[in-house]
Amino acid sequence: MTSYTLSHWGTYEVEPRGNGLPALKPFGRDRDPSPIGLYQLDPALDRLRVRRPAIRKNWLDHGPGTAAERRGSDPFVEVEWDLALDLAAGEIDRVRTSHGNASIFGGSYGWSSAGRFHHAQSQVHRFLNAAGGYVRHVDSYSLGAANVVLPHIVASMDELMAGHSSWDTLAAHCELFVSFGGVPVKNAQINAGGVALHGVPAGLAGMRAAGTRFVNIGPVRDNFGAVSDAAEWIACRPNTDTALMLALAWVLYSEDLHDEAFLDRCCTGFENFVPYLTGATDGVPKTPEWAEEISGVPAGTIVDLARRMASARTMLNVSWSMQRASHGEQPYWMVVTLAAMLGQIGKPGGGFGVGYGAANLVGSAHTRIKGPTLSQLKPGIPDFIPVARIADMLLNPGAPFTYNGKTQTYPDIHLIYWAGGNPFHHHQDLNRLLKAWQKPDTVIVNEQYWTPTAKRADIVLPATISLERDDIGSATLEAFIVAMKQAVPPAGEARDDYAIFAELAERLGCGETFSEGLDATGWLSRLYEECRPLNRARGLDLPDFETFWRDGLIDLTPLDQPVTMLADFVADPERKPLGTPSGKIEIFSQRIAGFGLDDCPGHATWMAPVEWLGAGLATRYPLHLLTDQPARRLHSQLDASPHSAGGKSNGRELVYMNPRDAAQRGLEQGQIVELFNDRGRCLAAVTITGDIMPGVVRLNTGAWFDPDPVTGLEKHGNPNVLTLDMPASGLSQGCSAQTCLVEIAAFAGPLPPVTAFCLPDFATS
Ligand SMILES: Nc1nc2c(c(=O)[nH]1)N[C@H]1C(S)=C(S)[C@@H](COP(=O)(O)OP(=O)(O)OC[C@H]3O[C@@H](n4cnc5c(=O)[nH]c(N)nc54)[C@H](O)[C@@H]3O)O[C@H]1N2
Ligand SMILES: Nc1nc2c(c(=O)[nH]1)N[C@H]1C(S)=C(S)[C@@H](COP(=O)(O)OP(=O)(O)OC[C@H]3O[C@@H](n4cnc5c(=O)[nH]c(N)nc54)[C@H](O)[C@@H]3O)O[C@H]1N2
Ligand SMILES: [Mo]
Repeated sequence: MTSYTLSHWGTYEVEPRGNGLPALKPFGRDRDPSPIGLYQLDPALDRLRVRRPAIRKNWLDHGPGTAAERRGSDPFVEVEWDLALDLAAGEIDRVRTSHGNASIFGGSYGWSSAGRFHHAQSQVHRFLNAAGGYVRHVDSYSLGAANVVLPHIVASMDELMAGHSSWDTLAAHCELFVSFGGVPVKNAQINAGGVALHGVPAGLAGMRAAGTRFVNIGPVRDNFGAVSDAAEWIACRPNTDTALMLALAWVLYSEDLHDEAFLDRCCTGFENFVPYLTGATDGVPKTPEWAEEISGVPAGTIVDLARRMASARTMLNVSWSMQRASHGEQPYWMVVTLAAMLGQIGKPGGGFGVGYGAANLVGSAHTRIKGPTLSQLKPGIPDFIPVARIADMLLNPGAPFTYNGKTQTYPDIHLIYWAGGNPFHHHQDLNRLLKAWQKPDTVIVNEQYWTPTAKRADIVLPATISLERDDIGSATLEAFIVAMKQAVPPAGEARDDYAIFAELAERLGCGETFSEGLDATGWLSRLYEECRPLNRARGLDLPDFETFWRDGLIDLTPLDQPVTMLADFVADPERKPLGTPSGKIEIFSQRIAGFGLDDCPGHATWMAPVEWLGAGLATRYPLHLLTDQPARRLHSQLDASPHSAGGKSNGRELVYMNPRDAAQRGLEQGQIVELFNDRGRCLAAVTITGDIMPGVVRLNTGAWFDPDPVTGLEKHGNPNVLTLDMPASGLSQGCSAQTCLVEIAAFAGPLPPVTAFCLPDFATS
């Protein structure tokens, strides 16, 4: 009988094949399956598995903290599990006893695997809470600025994401779909927690068939999936969308095209915003000519677009990338302001979206169920950092930082425990992180593969992959719950994260608190049974665990329903208020104004980013670098697969560049170039294309970090050696990866080989 597995990139059918590895096939019900996950069992990945527990030799021979600057270049010594667990538990105990639990960083950000029980982040958080507590992280790299600003002005990102107007509603009602940052369909291959059925390509095709007009605003033309050719492209400089939206608002206001009734009934603070829009407060009217200077979009195009928006049923969308930037709160606040002025929020096909295309769930009409979740227990201590401030924290213990209106201080970290993430993929300015990484006495990592982070740890514990364990697959707004059955035996001596933490907890005297006497099988049926009554209360009768496990799938599609975002609120704002202080959409926020932050005032505001193509700033480094999500992998996951390799040139990443910029530098198609700025340098292969505007270049994230240990030159094409490690603002402290200037030149000299996929050196003690 066919069994199934769920992954962030899709559901796959697992077919046994004689004595060999099983075959993975796309799920028959999925109309647009992603090829990414077909490679989960590929030998190219298997070669990189961590097979045995391993300890950095200097740490093992001379103790915590020894030669910390050699993390990443020292050899490892493979040891027995018992010794590795004794050493790890002993070190956790030493640090919590001598420095306190606030010296343990267990933020451990990352996507880990799909599957609700073997979710490495939940496991490590639960374990560290059982052991007395740890410094955690808040928010995400995905949505740092948006997560913090949106609850003050409309609703939380979670609420909005689950309530996006669905594709069927858009096809039926939306006449004009204007997207800042496009609808990057390559990104909708994935969903955090797993994709059951891919819905975005069909959603866009349905809109096209129904006659919706698409407008793609941003630096990249082919950013609308298969409807890119049908989309009108308005090239706009990166990080200038707020100025462009302000000018659209200026046209609506000065031509009296804004909806005053809606602004009165559903919003507060429009009157505080108007003097800024007209220039009464700062002497700068936010006219189309003003915005043309900043964004490069012709004033006439802006006027025309504003009029078209006011005369049609219009959906405005912003990509997540846009808020991953200096002042990233502003385009989100401004799109809500602009949509409010159009007065179509809550009407089918109109209003705003915050991330169509960013992931499969946005625009889904599937039902939201209460899925099984493992409790992370009560935080042992209150300390936290905004996720992207990790290098700041390590480098500046005791220094203050602001977050959401409060001031706190960074803890002094002696031990890092990471499970299910890859900071040497996800963080910005990796050369700065390399310095910060030398600070703690000890770094412990549970990993499946010898990633750049595993190579930079002191203790590496080998973890299983999804296909090596039983789990329950269930993700927000997805069509199926999936019984994920173990398909292959663990590689080498790999163990489940759960088993690893249960052993450590035992040694630390908190075994019962962590495991509650259950094994993995016991937990699966318990978590599943716990969520049944919660769903019954919402009218969904889930079968018992045995039936679910036998059948393999629960089909939730009969519960699909069209959605219109914020329809309930708009129908009756008095009785269905929002969670904002006024209960209404806050075009001006007294609360945010009250925080007194220079870089986040009380209404949407244009503030020049710290790096951009604006006057004077872009002379030394004249190209704006976009570092977007990769089409052929998930972040750094599966980068060693043949599918990911198919998107590289002789093993190096591609940098996309406009013909004008290539010609100015005498560069040819396929040539290896060096991208550089004051923060770092990396190599990549030039791809010349008219699909990107002049002055902007694009290098995907996710190439395994591969610096030359002597020169620091990154050889593989990991853009995070170039990106900026500065907060979006003092409100959110969100990551600003999309704010980055570079220069590019032909690479002279002999080409160094890519060594990202080499195993570390092993030694004996
Ligand atoms: N420049 C730039 N940088 C960015 C971004 C950008 O746009 N530009 N985007 C950012 C965003 S939005 C994100 S979300 C982050 C993503 O950053 P991460 O989530 O850190 O990236 P992944 O590569 O998914 O790392 C997951 C790691 O977990 C491991 N893993 C998977 N399953 C398990 C498991 O069961 N157990 C254990 N122990 N380990 C497991 C994988 O092998 C992998 O190494 O990157 C951010 N970085
Ligand atoms: N295949 C695949 N899909 C993924 C992921 C992956 O790793 N692989 N990662 C997932 C994750 S964790 C996340 S958070 C989402 C992220 O989803 P997003 O943040 O939306 O995706 P990005 O690919 O970073 O950026 C999308 C596009 O935004 C445009 N853009 C960038 N900056 C600007 C700007 O200032 N203005 C305008 N107008 N446009 C701009 C660029 O054209 C870029 O190609 O993707 C998810 N989907
Ligand atoms: Mo993300």
